[in-house]
Amino acid sequence: PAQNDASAGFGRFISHLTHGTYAMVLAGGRGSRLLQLTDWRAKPAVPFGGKFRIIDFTLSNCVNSGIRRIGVATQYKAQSLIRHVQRGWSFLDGRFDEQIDLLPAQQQMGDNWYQGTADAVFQNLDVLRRNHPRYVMVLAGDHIYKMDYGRMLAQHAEHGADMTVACMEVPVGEASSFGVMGVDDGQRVTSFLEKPADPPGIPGRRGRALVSMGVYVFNADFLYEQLIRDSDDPNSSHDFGKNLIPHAVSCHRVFAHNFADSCVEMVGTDTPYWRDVGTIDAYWEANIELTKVTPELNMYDEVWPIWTHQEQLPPAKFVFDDAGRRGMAVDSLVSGGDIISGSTVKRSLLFSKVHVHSYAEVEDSVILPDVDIGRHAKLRRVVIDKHCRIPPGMTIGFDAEEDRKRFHVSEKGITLVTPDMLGQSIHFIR
Ligand code: ADQ
Ligand code: ADP
Repeated sequence: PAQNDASAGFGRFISHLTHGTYAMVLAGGRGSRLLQLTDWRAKPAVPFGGKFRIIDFTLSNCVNSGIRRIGVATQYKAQSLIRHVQRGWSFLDGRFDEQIDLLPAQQQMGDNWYQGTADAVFQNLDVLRRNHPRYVMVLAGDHIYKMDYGRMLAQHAEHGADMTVACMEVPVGEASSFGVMGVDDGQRVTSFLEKPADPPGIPGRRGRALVSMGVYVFNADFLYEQLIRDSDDPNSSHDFGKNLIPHAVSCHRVFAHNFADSCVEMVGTDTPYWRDVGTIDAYWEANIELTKVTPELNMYDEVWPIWTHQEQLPPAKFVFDDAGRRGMAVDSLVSGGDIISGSTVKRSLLFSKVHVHSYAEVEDSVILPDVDIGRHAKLRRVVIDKHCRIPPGMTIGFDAEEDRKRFHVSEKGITLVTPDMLGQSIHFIR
């Protein structure tokens, strides 16, 4: 029987089901809509929330749910992701039969890199089989959300399903970038269309569509059969959304699990917190949201902590400069190793080792780790990538025309700045 350790509301739902599960986290995608922010790292390795990387949310969901055997399938620019997982997650070291396997695409079977997402799992069939799991969860590693996978597993078992797909409601206008599902009264999936141009809505829920979150539970043996069948199909692109799920829906017992039932972070009474942060605008917005008085994502939650790798750094420091100007930050989050000296930071999120020098002004900005902001610099509505050195006096975010000449300015007017755009080689900076 499942054990729920919270007396009220959302607690953890840890059971023998989560212990018998292996989680395969897909972390190979580039996330190309994040533009130059993913020139040198995969989307799951992109820093988020002042001290985390995007993948930490999915990995924390696994550990907090009681799933302690995890594989991370990597492909695109995997070095920083692999280093982060090795440094931050090596506490899953086998002592209690828990482990984290890093699974880079390395032509394990035949001559190919991972093709689609199903191929990334298929090429690691031997790893899965060696673990003898009863259930396998396949998870996208690039979203920000808190979810108790135990509740989804419990529902999967209750339904006697072959496969369960986590889903949520979105406005129909946004549904084209997802797998869109139809379900019957018993939550059985009756149709699945991957990224349809004209998405069907939910009957009786005007303007809403039911979409897949890219979070799946499989009975292990069923998954193996499906992967082998798919790998033999010459017409398949070996993708879960395009090939494997539509086939499974047509012939097998596939159920939908409503994310609202297992979400740890509800925004409103019925709106679960889930962010894709797939574009510069969405990335900026989700980070800046954390500077609000009551952010929608609670990072102070002790029941559902987000685990990560932490560098050993001194506390953030605020100082008067030599002319007596106060160094201050308001409505902002600052991190270890930061120094705010005689400068003003407002409504901003500073990652670690950010040095803001005298007379500088930073507003509505997201500053990644190890950034130096020179004297008299003025930054507004920017995302500054790791290792940037903003020269003294530089102004960014006040004149879009001017900024476009050197930097990237997004649809909503957020300016992205990377070392390459500043003509700075990170090899010299180090
Ligand atoms: P997409 O969002 O388009 O659709 P996709 O590009 O297939 O997702 O990537 C899914 C996950 O797999 C991501 O975490 C990505 O990093 C990773 N990935 C991609 N290619 C990979 C590879 N070759 N090797 C390893 N990992 C790889 C999917 C589903 C939709 C669903 C949305 C929800 O297909 O049905 O609605 O996710 O976001
Ligand atoms: P992250 O911690 O996000 O991975 P790093 O600065 O540690 O960022 O970069 C990881 C690796 O990617 C570096 O060791 C380097 O080889 C490469 N890299 C990152 N940014 C650049 C860049 N602008 N130019 C050249 N190489 C880069």
